[in-house]
Amino acid sequence: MKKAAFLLAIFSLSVFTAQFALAGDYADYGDAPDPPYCSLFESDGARHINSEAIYEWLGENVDLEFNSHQVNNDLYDDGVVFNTPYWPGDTCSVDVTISVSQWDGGRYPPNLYLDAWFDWNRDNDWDDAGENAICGYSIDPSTWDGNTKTYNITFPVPSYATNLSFIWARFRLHYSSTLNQYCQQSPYGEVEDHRLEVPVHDVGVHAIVPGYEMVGHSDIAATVRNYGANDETGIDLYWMTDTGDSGATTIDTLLSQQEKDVNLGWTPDTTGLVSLTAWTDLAGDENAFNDTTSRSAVILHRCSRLLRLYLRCGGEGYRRRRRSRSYGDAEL
Ligand SMILES: [Ca+2]
Ligand SMILES: [Ca+2]
Ligand SMILES: [Ca+2]
Ligand SMILES: [Ca+2]
Repeated sequence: MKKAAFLLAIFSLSVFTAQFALAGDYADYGDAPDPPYCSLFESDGARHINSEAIYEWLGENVDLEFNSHQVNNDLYDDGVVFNTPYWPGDTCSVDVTISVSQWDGGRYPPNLYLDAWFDWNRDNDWDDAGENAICGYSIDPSTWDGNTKTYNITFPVPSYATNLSFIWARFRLHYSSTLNQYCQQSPYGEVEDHRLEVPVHDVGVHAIVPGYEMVGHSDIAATVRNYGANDETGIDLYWMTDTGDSGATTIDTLLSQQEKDVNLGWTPDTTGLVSLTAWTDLAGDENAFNDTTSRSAVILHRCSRLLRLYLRCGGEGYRRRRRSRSYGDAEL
């Protein structure tokens, strides 16, 4: 090598080194705030090395960078749909879409794995009991019928997940059944960090009883639950229907974690299907639609026989069925 070419090579190498000494691995990084969460290269943040090729990812896309795009600025956090609201103590779910470049090309198995962590107690880590909500969920793309598939995955929300407004969750698609790490690098796959809202109030409507196909008349109740660590007093329960009925009941006291069925005192006076919403008015504005604690249910009432359901309880279908009965009652 001539001297000039040699010097140029040394110069190029030093420029290359200077450029990349400042950067991390070329990978897909998480974008939860760092600190407190490990997202940046210098924090050994979660990153998925895809320098060879991108074989699998979450959602429709993944992109690569030299460090975390702080905060919440990764381009393709597009693989997770949260089926909210999430309630403390409930079983909840996400829909996770996984894509691969070639499902039947012989790359699988080995299987892919999905892990997800939620900071349920919002103490800036994913270490607490129940926070690795999805743990080593196994996926074999060779059983698919195409390059993408959506999985509905359920998990419990811990009863301690109360009084929160939003939390950070991290999803990782990877190859190791023992990864179990929300930090560190992993080959292939993708990491997605999501900020999601969870109930902010202590007390809320947990269910409407019985919820469906109400045969009786005045025993419809709402289950109200105190999710919080403190006893509460002076709670008001409100409800209304899409047929114009409404009402309110005062609930004296709910101890921490206590649940009560509160009779609505409603006697339906028409037949048919009614949509009913009940909520606790924690915002003080008596508006069901901006209160995160509302729950709704469709109730079928004043129907004497459950099996006949909607057709026997009103509407055009009911009238047609009644006419058919006069011609021989073939279907009844
Ligand atoms: Ca993605
Ligand atoms: Ca990325
Ligand atoms: Ca935590
Ligand atoms: Ca990503």
